[in-house]
Amino acid sequence: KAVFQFDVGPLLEQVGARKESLNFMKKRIRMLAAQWASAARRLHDKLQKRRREQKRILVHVGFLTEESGDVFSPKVLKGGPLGEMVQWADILATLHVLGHSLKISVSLKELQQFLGAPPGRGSCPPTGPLPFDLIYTDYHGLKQMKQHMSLTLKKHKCHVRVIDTFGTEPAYNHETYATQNGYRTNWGYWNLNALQYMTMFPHTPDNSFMGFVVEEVNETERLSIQKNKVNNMAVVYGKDASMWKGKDKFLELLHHHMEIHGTVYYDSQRPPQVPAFVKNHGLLPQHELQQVLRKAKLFIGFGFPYEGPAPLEAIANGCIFLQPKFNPPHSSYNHDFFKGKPTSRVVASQHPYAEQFIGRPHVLTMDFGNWTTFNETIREIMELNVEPFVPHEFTCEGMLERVHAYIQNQVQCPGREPIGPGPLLFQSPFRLLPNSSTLSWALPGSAQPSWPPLTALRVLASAPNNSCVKTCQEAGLICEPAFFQYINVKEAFTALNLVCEGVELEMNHLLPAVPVEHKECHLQQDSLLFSCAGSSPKYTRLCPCRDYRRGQVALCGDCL
Ligand code: U2F
Repeated sequence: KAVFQFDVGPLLEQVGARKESLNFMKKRIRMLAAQWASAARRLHDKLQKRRREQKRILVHVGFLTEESGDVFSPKVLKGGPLGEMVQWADILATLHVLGHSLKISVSLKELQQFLGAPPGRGSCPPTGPLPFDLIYTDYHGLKQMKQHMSLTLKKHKCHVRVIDTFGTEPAYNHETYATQNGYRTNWGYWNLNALQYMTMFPHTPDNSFMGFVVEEVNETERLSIQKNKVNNMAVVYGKDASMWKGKDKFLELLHHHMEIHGTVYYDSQRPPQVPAFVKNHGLLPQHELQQVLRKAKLFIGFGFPYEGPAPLEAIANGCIFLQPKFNPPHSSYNHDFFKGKPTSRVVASQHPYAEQFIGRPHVLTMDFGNWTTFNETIREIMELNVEPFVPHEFTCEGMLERVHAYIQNQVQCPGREPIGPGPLLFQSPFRLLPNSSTLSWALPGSAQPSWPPLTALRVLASAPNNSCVKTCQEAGLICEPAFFQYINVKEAFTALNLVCEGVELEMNHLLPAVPVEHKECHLQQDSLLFSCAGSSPKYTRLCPCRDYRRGQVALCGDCL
């Protein structure tokens, strides 16, 4: 049985201090210790006496291993990416606080030891049963595990969770399909259940949203923020000078209205190339950055980095985040940064989560091409009054709640994994509720249980050229890939008044669907290809949607 841990002390000892990146993570865990403890108390009360199984968990942070090159650790104090470190620190804290039994590895040697390789046998695969219920790793770690335990990895695949910042869509994950249909990248093709990939933001419902935590302010801090806000103080998003390149005109315009601050890394030999009127604090420790954000009114992004934690931290400290719209949107088809990433998702602003899930008055997204509008917007921001805000899913409690639900319910092995092609395809285990207009399906007693519970399922037909992501979104719902297996049946088409003159089985990530020009219903042949993402003018797709909790998109109303 898992017991909540209110003290992060033992975790800090376990993390050790072998690298600058681990130091950063430890400082962060310490900074958030009180919030973790109070969130744990609240979740403990919410779940009451519900039994939670304690899992044996291995966390293998592949990108921090020397064997993968570890390019991140040396840059921690020099303006390199910190978003990933923020996320791993919060994952460790979450798993610890939830009371699971943790082992942490940041080298190949530790990985081998933990997986039970007999000493001195180098990379020979371990022979005994897997000593873990769950393994959290990343793409680098997955590669290392394949080298080390290639024979058994296949067998143990369902235990793996891959922390994957930008996400992996099913079409890229399916090795044969990706290779044959132009979706092959350097990263994808692991043939996992796409829900085993866990992202930084809720990018695509095909993957699980893991997220991270943003510190909340208490009542005293809220009042002090209100009192001390400086209406003409702006902070520029970007700790590396390259992120400011080519933005001099904007900085000048902004400087007419506001005092501009930055936190760009520099050393005495190479000061950063930012205009002289900018007050550059240099790279700050996280709690000091927070103090700067508490005074500032505006946090402004110039397009890079994409989708990082900092805008949420700024909003949590009462800033307004102003960011550029991208027209056309950036994606793996047209932008170097996304090229080769296993996703077709298009990114229409620097921070789509901030734009779509938070929005006004905390977030303003605009075309930076028009200087008159830019000026007007800055003036508007100086007048606006906003409160500090953290979406529930980014609080400690929200993250604990979500990860608890995943650990207890998601992608169980064996037996409860998604069902592949089989008798289910033509023989639905479900009957349609008498009131079929609600498009609800009912679960007869004999069928296996589902998570999310099947009562949350709403089946919708997409308009041609719409993905299931969009179709569900437009109905105020979210696409739930775990439900595809239940709607991959002829009856689901009938329920939507789509007439099937015949039924065909095919491997195509847009299925189940009806081709616009035919009357045959096409069913999915391979459950690994079930995908919320993807659209074509040739298909009307069948989409499994569900409701979600306010501020916690990963969970349906009855999912906790
Ligand atoms: C993102 O990575 P970044 O590290 O560039 O993301 P940011 O949003 O800039 O911030 C990461 C953290 O850096 C901290 C800040 C954030 O939590 O508190 N920080 C700091 O400690 N001191 C400072 O002076 C300034 C910031 C994203 F997260 C990655 O997944 C992407 O790979 C990357 C590229 O798109 O962007």
